[in-house]
This record gives sequence, C-alpha cells and structure tokens, in this order.
Amino acid sequence: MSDIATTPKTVTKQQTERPRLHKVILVNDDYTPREFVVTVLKGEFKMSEDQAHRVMMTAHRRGACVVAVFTRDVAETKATRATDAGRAKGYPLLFTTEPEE
Ligand code: TYC
Repeated sequence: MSDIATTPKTVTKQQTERPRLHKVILVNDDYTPREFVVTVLKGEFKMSEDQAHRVMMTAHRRGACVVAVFTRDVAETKATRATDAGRAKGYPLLFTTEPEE
C-alpha cells in the first residue's frame, strides 16, 4: 500500500452558470417609415404583424423598446442584421444590445 494520501483536502463544487442574456433594443428615430420597422421586426425577430406593430409603436412613443432577449452572440447578430437592413435602404434605424441585470 502506498503512503500517498487519497483523501482530498478541499472539495471543489462544480458550478455551471447560465449564460447571461442580452436584450435587443429598438431605438426610435424620425425618419424610418413605421411599416419598414414592422417588416424588419417580423423578418428578423419572427414576430406577428400585431406584435411587431406594438413594439414599433412603443419605441415610437417612448424612445426605445426591448424587442427580445437572447444569448450575447445571437442578440448581437440579430441587432446587426436588423440595423443593416435599415442602412441598406438609407434609414437610420438602430437596434442595440445590452446585458440583462
Ligand atoms: N418614428 C418613426 C416615424 O414616425 C417610426 C419609427 C418607430 C422609427 C420606431 C424607428 O424604432 C423606431 N416614421
């Protein structure tokens, strides 16, 4: 029998943290047509016409609106694609992301 102690002195508890979620935020502007914002929300965020219209109107009235939450990569990719869709038409439409508290 070896003399090497086999009893661990410390026990490390495995803790797997859930990935932090990130919000995609739609920012209002004075130039992008309402119907175009609705089209982008439906296409990129799989919203119904009704949901997309509500989100667009909330951003229009309050200045910004949370669209949805995703893992960071997905949130950033969707925000970039949606912003680029506006830029391709010459609109200043902007989607940003921020981590959830
Ligand atoms: N305010 C724009 C208009 O009156 C519409 C709009 C709504 C634009 C929401 C951006 O995030 C937005 N044409």
